[in-house]
Amino acid sequence: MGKLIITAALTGAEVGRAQQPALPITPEEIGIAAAECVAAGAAIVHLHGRLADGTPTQDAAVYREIIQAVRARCDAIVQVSTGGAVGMTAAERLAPVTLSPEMATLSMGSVNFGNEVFLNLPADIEAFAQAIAEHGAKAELEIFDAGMMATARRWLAKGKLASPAHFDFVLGVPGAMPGTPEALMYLVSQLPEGATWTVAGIGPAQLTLGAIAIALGGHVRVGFEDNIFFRKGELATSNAQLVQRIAAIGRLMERPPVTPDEARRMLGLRSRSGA
Ligand code: KMH
Ligand code: ZN
Repeated sequence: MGKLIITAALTGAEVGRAQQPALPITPEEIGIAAAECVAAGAAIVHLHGRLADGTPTQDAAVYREIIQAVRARCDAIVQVSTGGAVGMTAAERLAPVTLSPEMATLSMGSVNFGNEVFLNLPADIEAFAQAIAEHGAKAELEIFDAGMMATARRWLAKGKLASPAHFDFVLGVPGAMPGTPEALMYLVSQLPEGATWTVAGIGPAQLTLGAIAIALGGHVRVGFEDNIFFRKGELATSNAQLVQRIAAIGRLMERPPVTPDEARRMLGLRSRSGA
């Protein structure tokens, strides 16, 4: 099945220090967390910007500082978010892509997100896909719901998205597909030829779906963006603690975690030059 690519989603846009005291917020904290995660087995860091008070931001200057802080400490593949936070404009969300990161997320449709709507109009998705390609980054297609997979397949067939695609199945957001094995199996059954995929289970699904993905030949995303607990009632002490556990499961199942450079080759990323 090949080795395991672990992504660490370090910060996200929704979790606060009140819920998870170890949440990395400043560029320095994010850089330190990234290095700890790479040492624990992560190859990719999925990044979100925050202002000093914790407010989510897509400001390119903030992302530049974060990326510099990561690069100063480790060789993680940098994946910026273009999802940002619910309610941000498309132009705002796209800003970090101008830094030419190695990867950027691309949400493939709109979905209820708790009590809000995560809006992704087709024209915006198309513009994001073009911008990501123009900046030499690889898109990670974020799939929250079944219809988004159908859209991705249609757009890949039409050449509106670059192939081979890399997918992230984000399962367990209230309003979207649940964090169940059945939901994951359905999405896996819809994968186009040659695609790679990872799973981001929300809350307790982070562990269960991560283990299932390892068994199925997929890859795994862990971290505070999706889950702040180590087990029921016990907060995780760091992002790296979550990486360490999934890396250990991977090793036990003969799928040891890859280094960032191995992941670059597996995902066909361009050699590092920009952010
Ligand atoms: N914060 C969510 C509304 C992404 O990073 O691409 C969207 C999100 C997806 O986090
Ligand atoms: Zn994100």
